[in-house]
Amino acid sequence: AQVDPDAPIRMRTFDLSVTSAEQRAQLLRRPVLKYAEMLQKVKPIVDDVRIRGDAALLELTAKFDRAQLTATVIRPPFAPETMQLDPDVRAAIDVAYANVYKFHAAQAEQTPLAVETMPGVVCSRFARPIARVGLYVPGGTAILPSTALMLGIPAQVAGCKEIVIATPPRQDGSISPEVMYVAQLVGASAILKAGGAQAVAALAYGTETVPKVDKIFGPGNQWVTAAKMLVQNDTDALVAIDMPAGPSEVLVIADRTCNPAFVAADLLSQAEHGVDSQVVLVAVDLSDEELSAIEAELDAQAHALPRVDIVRESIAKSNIVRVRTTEQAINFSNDYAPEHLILHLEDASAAVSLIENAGSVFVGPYSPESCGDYASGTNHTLPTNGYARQFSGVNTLSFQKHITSQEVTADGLRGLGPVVATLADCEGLQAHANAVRVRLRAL
Ligand code: HSO
Ligand code: ZN
Repeated sequence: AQVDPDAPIRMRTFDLSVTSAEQRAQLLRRPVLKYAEMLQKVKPIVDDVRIRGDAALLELTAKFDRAQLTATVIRPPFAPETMQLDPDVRAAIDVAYANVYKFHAAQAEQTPLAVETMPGVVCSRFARPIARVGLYVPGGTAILPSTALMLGIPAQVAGCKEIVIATPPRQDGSISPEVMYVAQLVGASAILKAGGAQAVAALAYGTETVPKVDKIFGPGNQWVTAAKMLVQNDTDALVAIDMPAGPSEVLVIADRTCNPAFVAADLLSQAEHGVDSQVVLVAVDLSDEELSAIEAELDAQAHALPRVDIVRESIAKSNIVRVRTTEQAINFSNDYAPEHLILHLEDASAAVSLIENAGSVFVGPYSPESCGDYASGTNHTLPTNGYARQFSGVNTLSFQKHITSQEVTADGLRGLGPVVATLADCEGLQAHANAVRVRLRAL
């Protein structure tokens, strides 16, 4: 069908006070992801790379990215001519790097935990980096050096030894200078010039030249996501993933104190990511005129965007949910569990304590999501699809695991040993009980 470029760009509107329970549930839903189907499609690609290694990787990169490569991996030192940047962009990346580094360094555990649970019984917990990590930086419709920052910095802060950045090459076989520059900043030990399921497979299993990693991070399209889920379930790969990923989302809560232009701009910044971006506006007790002001802004700003064609599609599938009170708005948001939550409320700070489920919260009129997407310090790799109920966004701890330890003194064992022996007897595990009693007798 022919698209009329001047046709209004509008969201659908629902009034929560007149919607049924089923309609409300429908408004909380995301589009169905066809994982079973995708798993079928990525399996042959993953198997091909697992079995044939570099040869398969080179062929698949020629096929999908139209790049003829002779080698898929580059190692530092990276050639200066591959990192030539506009000085303004370089300076902006440097500020973003500093802020994101500061916030993620503060998350690193300063002193290990040590607790004496009983006299002479000391239990400890300490963090160690995951040795080898793979960071997927998508290519496609936008270059994303910000994603390289968001994944590379916590890896660097955590002390990961092997940091492999995988990203699809351009047709001439090169990587964008912005991503190259970030790779150098975060101390990447290798760049894998590959994308899609083939890149994930190479990271999971390793090839002749690609180092096998222990955990794979990063957003990606359905192919990448399906491949991550597939390799995570292969006990031969022994690889973890950061989280299940779906299309990016924002939920904006706005009351009558909001600036309609700010609200519209925030909705559109999410809508321009892709046609399947999820955008929700929860309008708190707005009059018809107040809501129309936001809709008019949205329409005007959308038509002026270079990515208007993407926005037209994502906005057409997006919802405005009208509610009476801030409490109803927050309840709806908690049930939706958005990746990003923006609060355009009279007392936005006070509302934060009521938020139960969200990837990241943007508080008040001067905190656009864009700040967190790029440079304020928080991470932009966040749980989507309602997974904010049980997942955190990527952070420094995502690149570490914790080891516990205990040291029991002779006196400690005099106190604890009989408890353990009793429980071992109760479970009928005589050898467990003996491991204590043989010591107690020797004391
Ligand atoms: N909003 C995206 C991150 C991003 N935005 C990258 C711009 N560049 C997902 O949180
Ligand atoms: Zn964004």
